[in-house]
Amino acid sequence: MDFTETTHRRFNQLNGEWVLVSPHRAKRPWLGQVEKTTPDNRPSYDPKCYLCPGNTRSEGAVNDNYTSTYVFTNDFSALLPNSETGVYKDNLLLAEAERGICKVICFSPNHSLTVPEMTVEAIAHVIQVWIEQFKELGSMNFINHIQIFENKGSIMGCSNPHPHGQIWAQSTVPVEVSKEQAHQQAYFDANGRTLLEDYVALELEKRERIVVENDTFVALVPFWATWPFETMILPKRAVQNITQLTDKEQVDFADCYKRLTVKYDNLFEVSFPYSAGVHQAPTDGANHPEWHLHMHFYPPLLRSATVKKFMVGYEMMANAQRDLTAEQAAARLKDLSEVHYKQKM
Ligand code: H2U
Ligand code: ZN
Repeated sequence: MDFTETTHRRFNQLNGEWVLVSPHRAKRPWLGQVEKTTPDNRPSYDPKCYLCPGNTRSEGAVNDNYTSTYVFTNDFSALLPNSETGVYKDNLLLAEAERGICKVICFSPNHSLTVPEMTVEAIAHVIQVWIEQFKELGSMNFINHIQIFENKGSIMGCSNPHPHGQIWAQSTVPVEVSKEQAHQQAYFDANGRTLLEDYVALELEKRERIVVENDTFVALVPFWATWPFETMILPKRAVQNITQLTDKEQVDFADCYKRLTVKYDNLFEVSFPYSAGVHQAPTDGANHPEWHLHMHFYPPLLRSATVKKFMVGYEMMANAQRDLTAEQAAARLKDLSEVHYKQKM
């Protein structure tokens, strides 16, 4: 099959869903929405920012005068630790109470930075904070899953450009993670190795979708990617959760995170928006040898700083679809410089 000519479906081994790939459509004209780009010149400290050191947040709490990273409980937490437990069932109507904890992590005191502009050392420090949070939250009895994520760019609904991420920890394993849990479990039961251990070995052999690589980590466009420039960062060895990463692996993870996001920014010479998050084993007390930690990046941009991919119409009603193939997206990202465009100006 010629992937660049033939309309085809690809199977997502992680979540069991299919994506429709229509490569011949990549040339069609665009008369749709064009969004304005906001010039990206922020001060290193903004007195009005809720996340800058020493500032008062919207609900009155005051941030520490932090110098590297800063973690606080979300003032508008979607999940609460002390809400009631119980099940509501009435015929077809089913509901369950859900408990959890939501935190915000400031990645840097510097308001003007984004991850690709931070040093590998500073990003590795963010990963260390993720590890501490994972240990602390994961040891709580009522917490069975921890979602670490970063929402970047106002186009993604991010409310503040100050570099930050979030953690939502909760009692149940959420939907996207449950799908991946089931497929990784089935693969491990059948093969005795993690699905992603075998997948990463295959990708390293084929070398068609690799974007960035170092000794222990790799960033690639998954064969089954749905978003135009979707990628995944993963360790080469099977690691169930971030607490098991060696010091060297933590730095290699940070190296991939930086190099990938520098390329992202260089693609359209804009601070590249995305939702990114780390998927890892549930903290339910069970061993999870089937799990292989990975970080997804779902960026919405398609062909410029302003033209984004909409998951609407057919995608919403029927099936995810893309025009550009995963290999074409990987080749574009791979060819981009690893020096941030702002540093070349
Ligand atoms: P986003 O980057 O996705 O907008 O998330 C920022 C989070 O910060 C959001 O969940 C929280 C919001 O509830 N927040 C506070 O906890 N306190 C504030 O003063 C402002 C924002
Ligand atoms: Zn700020």
